[in-house]
Amino acid sequence: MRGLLAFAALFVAVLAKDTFEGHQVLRIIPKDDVQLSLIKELEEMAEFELDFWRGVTNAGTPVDVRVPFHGLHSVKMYLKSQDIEFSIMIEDLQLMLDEEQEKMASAARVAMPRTTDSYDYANYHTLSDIYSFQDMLVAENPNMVSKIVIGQSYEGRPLNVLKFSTGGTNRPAIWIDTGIHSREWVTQASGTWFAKKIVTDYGQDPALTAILDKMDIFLEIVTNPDGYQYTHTSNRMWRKTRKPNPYSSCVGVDPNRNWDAGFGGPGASSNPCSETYFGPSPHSESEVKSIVDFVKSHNNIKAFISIHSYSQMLLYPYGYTTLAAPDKTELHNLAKKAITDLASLYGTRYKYGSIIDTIYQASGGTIDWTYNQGIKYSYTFELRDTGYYGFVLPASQIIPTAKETWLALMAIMDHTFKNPY
Ligand code: BHK
Ligand code: ZN
Repeated sequence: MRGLLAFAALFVAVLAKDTFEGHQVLRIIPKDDVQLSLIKELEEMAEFELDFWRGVTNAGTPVDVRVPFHGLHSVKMYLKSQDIEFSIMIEDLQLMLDEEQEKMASAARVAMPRTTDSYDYANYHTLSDIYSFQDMLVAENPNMVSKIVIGQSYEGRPLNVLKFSTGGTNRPAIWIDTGIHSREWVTQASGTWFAKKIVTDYGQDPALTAILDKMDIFLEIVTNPDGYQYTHTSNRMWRKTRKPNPYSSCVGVDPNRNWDAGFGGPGASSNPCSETYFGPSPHSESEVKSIVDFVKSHNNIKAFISIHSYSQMLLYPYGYTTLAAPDKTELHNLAKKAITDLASLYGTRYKYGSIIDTIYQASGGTIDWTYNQGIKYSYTFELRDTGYYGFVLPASQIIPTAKETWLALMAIMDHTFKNPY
């Protein structure tokens, strides 16, 4: 009996998935600064366990927040009593997750293919599927693709980077990462599609061929593998790393607040339980430090593109300061070209601008650090959608998202290639 109870406890602790039954995602529209600070007060009320999918910014800009069932009534009463406008964006999050799970499970009943040609790009995949994909792509394209392990995650998983190169040594390079926030599943799925796109387009698409004849591309598809694994096994909404925090029961650091650029400043939290916790020190997270070390030792990266979802934005530095980046005009014009190309495919509309002007103040972010290291073409994407599905974007949108994003990536890579510095 004791053994059984212990097993049951273990099952709950280790094997059970968090459920989001009855959780709603609310879209709140603060009409002025008073309402804005009332919403910020909500953020401080830990007992509601709110998860801000889109943070509090300025009046008129929507705030998306996941509200667990137990606090739903109180939160809605609070908003109504303060006359704050809101709508229900997602009625029952678990119903959406059940559909996502069912689609993945039925796709997984078909055996994992042995070639990247038959890989199911139109579905979400487990971490081990993506690791296998990377090895298959390398095996199929030994002259162009290699796998570099830049470090290991807190839980000991390899941090794999695919290197696309047609020769040379330490050529000027383009870096692309996806999945630094683990729950942003369309990004890892798009990253996988980009990898295949690069090998199929080389020798076919003149623009990509010209780039790859002179430059290398580095692609880290699963930038936060511990988090990604956790989104599959335990909590689909996990964003941060998985390193325990001393003296706290809350786990993980926000890897997009952990960089040494305005570290610990406004738009990041010192609370280990916050989704934007900046961590004990700059680059404390191995997933971040491994990139830092790689970028410094490579020393010839010319464009650095870090891919998130959702919101449909293309952003450039800075996020920690209102000071304009010295290259702001060029970055702005290139962003406009990139999102125009992106929209040419399906009409998907993106906003663009500096992080602080376009989303919100955020310190310790990836591309502020890379820009300050001298990587001029530092950009962050926020892929689809604008909040209808948010992080639970249906798998049917993976390929369209990847295809349109590729046009924007090509615009940035082409400009980088044609404007050496
Ligand atoms: C992007 C770049 C730099 C700083 C912040 C952001 C917005 C991003 C974040 O870290 O808060 C939003 C997000 O994860 C959803 O992808
Ligand atoms: Zn993100």
